[in-house]
Amino acid sequence: MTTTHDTVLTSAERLAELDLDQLKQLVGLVEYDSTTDPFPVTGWDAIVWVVGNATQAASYYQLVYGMDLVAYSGPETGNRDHHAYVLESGATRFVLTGAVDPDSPLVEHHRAHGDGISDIALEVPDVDTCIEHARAQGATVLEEPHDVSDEHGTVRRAAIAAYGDTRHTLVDRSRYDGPYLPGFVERRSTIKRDGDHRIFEALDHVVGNVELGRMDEWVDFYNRIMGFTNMAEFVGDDIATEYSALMSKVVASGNHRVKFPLNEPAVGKKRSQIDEYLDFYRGPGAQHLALATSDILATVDALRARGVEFLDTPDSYYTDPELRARIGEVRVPIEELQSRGILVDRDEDGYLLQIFTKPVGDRPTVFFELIERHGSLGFGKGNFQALFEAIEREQAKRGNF
Ligand code: TYF
Ligand code: FE
Repeated sequence: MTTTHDTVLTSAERLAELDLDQLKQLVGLVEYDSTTDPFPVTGWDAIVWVVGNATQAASYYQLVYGMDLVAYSGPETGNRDHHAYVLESGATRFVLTGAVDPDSPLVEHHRAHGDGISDIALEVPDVDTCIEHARAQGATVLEEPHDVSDEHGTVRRAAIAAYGDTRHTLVDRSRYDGPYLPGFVERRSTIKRDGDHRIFEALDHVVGNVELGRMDEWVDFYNRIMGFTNMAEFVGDDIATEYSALMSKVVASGNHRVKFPLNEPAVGKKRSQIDEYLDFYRGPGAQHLALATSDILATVDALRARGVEFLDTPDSYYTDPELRARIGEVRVPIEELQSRGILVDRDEDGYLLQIFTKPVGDRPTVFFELIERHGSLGFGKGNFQALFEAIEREQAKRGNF
């Protein structure tokens, strides 16, 4: 049985003029019965970053990742604490925040974590219902439900604590039609674009790294507090000990709009990539954002031309007869993937193409994945060995053995 919430688009998806069929293709939605969901989630609202220089990062994400500036808050709008630039690409919204006031709490966040994600905000139809459920299940409520209003209407919001210093703000936008939130003014890109290729159209998943032995606690958090269910994909000791020492499980919102793989380090031959993250991020946090595109070849070409560096994939990956047999036919000749370093994985539902950037900031912490799905609802498990070997080559260059 399907009911209202699962067929509702988020406000950002509506603005991007994406329909449910396109979203299903891009990120893999499922139908579910939202009437029995204790914590209904419509989808992603925004990814809020704290960065060392939001003014420059806003240019970077416009010029390199082709995002559009849509809203702004800062000293000129009465916010003396920080700058906040709101950027969109398809249904994905980034909010880049950076301190203006030397005493801003953002300074301390940045000192501890470097450039990182402070808030994975979700759009929900009923903030109060979610908070009531979360509180009863023992969540830490960081912001009680409250209205914020301006001439564009009213937004109701609240926030709960997640792993590390990460939070989930819950946002009900049903009575609001402004550019982002009350307090923000509309602000448009002045950049002229050459051609219309969209680098990415939607957010597929956000991965969290948590401390050794705590992955199951966080799976339980998302199950119990946020009503998320476990997806089939998990990485156990087999991959953990043989390659890069991580364990991973995936939780998803009822409609699968929001997917959270959760990694913990495991004890292997080498220092885990997750340990390296936890050291440099000073604790748990968001590790990678997977950005969904319908043309990963054009996206990778455009990003490389703009200086983005990807993890490299050895030619042996593409010539491996076992892999060639397993992946079968994909939409382009394998040479097209090989020349770009794009990985392929196939499961019973279809296949996916994916590639990973090097860390986006100064610390070896946060990075992006680009993903093009063709039916597969997985995360590229078949690529973990090749991927983790590539990550280890980068770790070795940084002096981590
Ligand atoms: O989201 C995932 O699970 C995949 C695989 O450090 C992955 O993208 C897992 C850990 C990691 C990089 C990629
Ligand atoms: Fe991923």
